[in-house]
Amino acid sequence: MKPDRITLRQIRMPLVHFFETSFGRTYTRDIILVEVQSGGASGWGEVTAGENPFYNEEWTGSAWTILHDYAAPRVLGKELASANDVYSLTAHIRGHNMARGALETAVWDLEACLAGAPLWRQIGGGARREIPCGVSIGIQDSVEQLFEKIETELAAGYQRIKIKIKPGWDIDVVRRVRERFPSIKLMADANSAYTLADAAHLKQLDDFYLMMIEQPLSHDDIIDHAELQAQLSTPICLDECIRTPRHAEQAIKLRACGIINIKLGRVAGFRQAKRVHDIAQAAGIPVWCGGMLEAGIGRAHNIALATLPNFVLPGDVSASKRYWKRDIVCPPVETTVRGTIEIREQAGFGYELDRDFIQSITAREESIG
Ligand code: OSB
Ligand code: MG
Repeated sequence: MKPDRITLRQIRMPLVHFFETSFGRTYTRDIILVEVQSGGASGWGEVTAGENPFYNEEWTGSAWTILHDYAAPRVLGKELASANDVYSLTAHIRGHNMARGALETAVWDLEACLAGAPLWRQIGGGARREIPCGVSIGIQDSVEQLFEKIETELAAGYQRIKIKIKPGWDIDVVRRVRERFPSIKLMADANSAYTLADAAHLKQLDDFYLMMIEQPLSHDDIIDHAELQAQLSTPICLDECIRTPRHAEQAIKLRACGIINIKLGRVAGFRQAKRVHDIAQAAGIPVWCGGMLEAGIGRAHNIALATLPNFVLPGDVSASKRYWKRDIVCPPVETTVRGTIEIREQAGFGYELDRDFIQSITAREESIG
C-alpha cells in the first residue's frame, strides 16, 4: 500500500438539535473527511475535533492545517507494510491526535478495502456481532425537556443514559432523573467542569447509584482524579485525560478511574486505541467507545472499534438520525430494538458513501499528491 493522493474535504452539517456540554453549545458541525488513495482504491477517515478548541486543544481549523502541512506529507508516497505503521510516521507531530487519527483510520479502511475484509476484522475485532448502545443527552433548557428526551431514548431501546452535568445543572437534576427513572443504567459526564475543591459537592452523586461519573476534573489532571476517586464510591470514568496508552497506565496505577472511555480521535487512531484497550483489559478496567457527534464515517469506525473484547459497557455510539436529518453514509447507522448496532460484512467501514450529498455540503476541498 502506497498512498499516492490524500484529499481533505470540509463538510458542514447542521445537527437535528443543538448539543450542549459544560463547555458550550454546538448547532452545526464542520467536519473534515480524509480520503487516502493507493492505486485505484480509497480509504476514508473523519476528524473528530470540535468547531472550537474547548473539548481539547484541537478544532476543525487546526486539524486542516496539521493534516495539510504536516501529517499528509509524512504519509504520502510511503510504502506501508501495514496501517499499523501510520502512527509512527506522524509521531514527530506533538499532540493533534484527532487530525492524525483521521489519517490513520483512513489508512486502516484502505487496508481493509484492499484485503476485501470488514474493518472490524482488519483491526483484530469481532468479539461481538452487535455492539451495545447508550446515548449521551446534552444539557437541556429544563428538567422536563430532559425527561422527555430520556423517555424517547428508552423507548428506542437504548441500554444506558448519559446526561451532561455542569455547576448549576448537576445534583438536583441527577436526583430528579433518578427519582423518575429508578432502575435505568444512568451516568453523568461533566467534561472537566469541576475542581478538587468541589469534592464534597460531587460526593452527593454517590446517592444515585450511577454507573460512573465521567471526567469531573481538569482535562489534563490524572492526579486530582486519583484524589477524588479515593473519596467517591461511584467509579470515575476518564475521557479527556487519556490521550495516550501511557496516560492509561498512569491513571490505572494511581487508581484515578475504574472505567475508561476510548475515543479513536483523542488517542490518534486504531493502533493507540487498541493499546489503551489492551492495557485496560490487562488491569481489569472495562472500556466503552465514546463519541464526538460523528457523521457516518466516524460512526462506522467507532462500531468497528467497539467489537474489541474489552468494550463490555454500552458506548456513546448511536443511530445517525439522533444527530442528522441525512447522514453521509447509506444506509444510515441504525439500532435494533435491543439497543444494539449490528456489525456489517462489507469490506472496509461497511457503509456506502453518499458522494453526491458529500459534494453538496463540501465547503473546502484540497488534494495533496
Ligand atoms: O465528552 O463524551 C463527550 C460530544 C462532544 C464532545 C464531548 C463529548 C460528547 C458526547 C457526545 O458526549 C457523544 C456522541 O457522539 O453521541
Ligand atoms: Mg466525555
